[in-house]
Amino acid sequence: MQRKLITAAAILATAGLINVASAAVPESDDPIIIVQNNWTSQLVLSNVVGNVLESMGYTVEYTPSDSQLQFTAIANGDMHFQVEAWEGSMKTAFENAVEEGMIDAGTHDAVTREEWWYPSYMNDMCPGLPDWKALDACAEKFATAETAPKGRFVGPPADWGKHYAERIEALEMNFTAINVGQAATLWAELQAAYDRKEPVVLFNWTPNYIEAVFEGQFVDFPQPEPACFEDPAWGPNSNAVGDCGATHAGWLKKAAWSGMADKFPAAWGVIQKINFNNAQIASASSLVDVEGMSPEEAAVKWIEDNADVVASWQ
Ligand code: TMO
Repeated sequence: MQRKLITAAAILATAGLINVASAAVPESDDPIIIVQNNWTSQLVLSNVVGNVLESMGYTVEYTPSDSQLQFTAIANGDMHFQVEAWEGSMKTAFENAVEEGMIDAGTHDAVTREEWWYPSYMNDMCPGLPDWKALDACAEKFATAETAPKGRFVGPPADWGKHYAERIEALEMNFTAINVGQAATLWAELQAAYDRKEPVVLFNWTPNYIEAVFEGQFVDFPQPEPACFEDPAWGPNSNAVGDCGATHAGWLKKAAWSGMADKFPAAWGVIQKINFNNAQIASASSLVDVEGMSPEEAAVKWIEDNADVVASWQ
C-alpha cells in the first residue's frame, strides 16, 4: 500500500503533472471516499483518480459498493465520488439519486453498451444473428443440463442492475438467465466455450478488454424507449413492458457528492475535468485482465501511459 502511494505520487510529481504548491490544498484532512465496484476498469480508474488526489495532498479512502445502491450513498454524502456510472445498467438508480441531490459530475467521451454478446463463430450456427429473434430460434443449442430445453444466458452479477429474467419473460424467449457471482466467471465461461467453438451467449460490455481478445458481437434487441417500460402496447409483446434491450450507444457519467465543491474545491476541479474515451477504459481493464496486474499496479502504469491525459485535469 505504502509503496503504491509513493510510486504514483513520484510519477505524478516528476512528470510535473500535479501542482501541489498551493498551501490551501488539501482544504480538509477528512478522507475523500471513492466508490469501488466489481469490474476491472472501474477498479483501475478509481485508483487512478485516488492516486492523483493523494498526490495533491488529499486523504483518500476506497469503499466497495453495490452498483445500484452506491448512488443513494453518494447523494447522502456517505461516499463522495464514482468514476464510471453506466447508462445501460445504472440509468434509473443514477437519475433517482440526482433527484435526491447527487451531482451529475459530467459525461465521459466514451460511448458504452452493455448487452448479451456471443462469439462470431455463432453466426454460422444461428443464421440471422445478431437479431434477437434469430438467437431465440437457436435457443436449444445454448441449453445446458440446468436449463434444457431452454438455452442458457450467462447473466451478470445481480447488482449490475438489469432484469434479464424479466426481459426474457417479456420477449417470451426460450432462454433462462443464470447469473454469475463475479465478472471473472463470465470470462471463464466464454474462454471455455471459445476454445471448443461451443455455443455461448453471455453478458458483456464495451469498452472492455474482451474486444481485443475475442471476436464477437452484441445481440440486437429492440432499442429501449421510455414507452418500453411504461406502455405494454409498445414493442414485440403487446401485453408486456420491458420487451426491449439496453441502449446501443449509452453514456458513461461521473457521480459526486454535492458537498465536494465546498469541502474539497481543488479535488472537485479535477473531478469535473476527468474524461475518459473508449480506448482509455479498455486499456485500464486490459492491464488487469490480460496483463495480470493488480488494479493498484495497473493504475500506476495507466498514469505513466496517459501522462498527458492526467495533466489535462489540472
Ligand atoms: C457495469 N458494467 C460495465 C459491468 O456493465
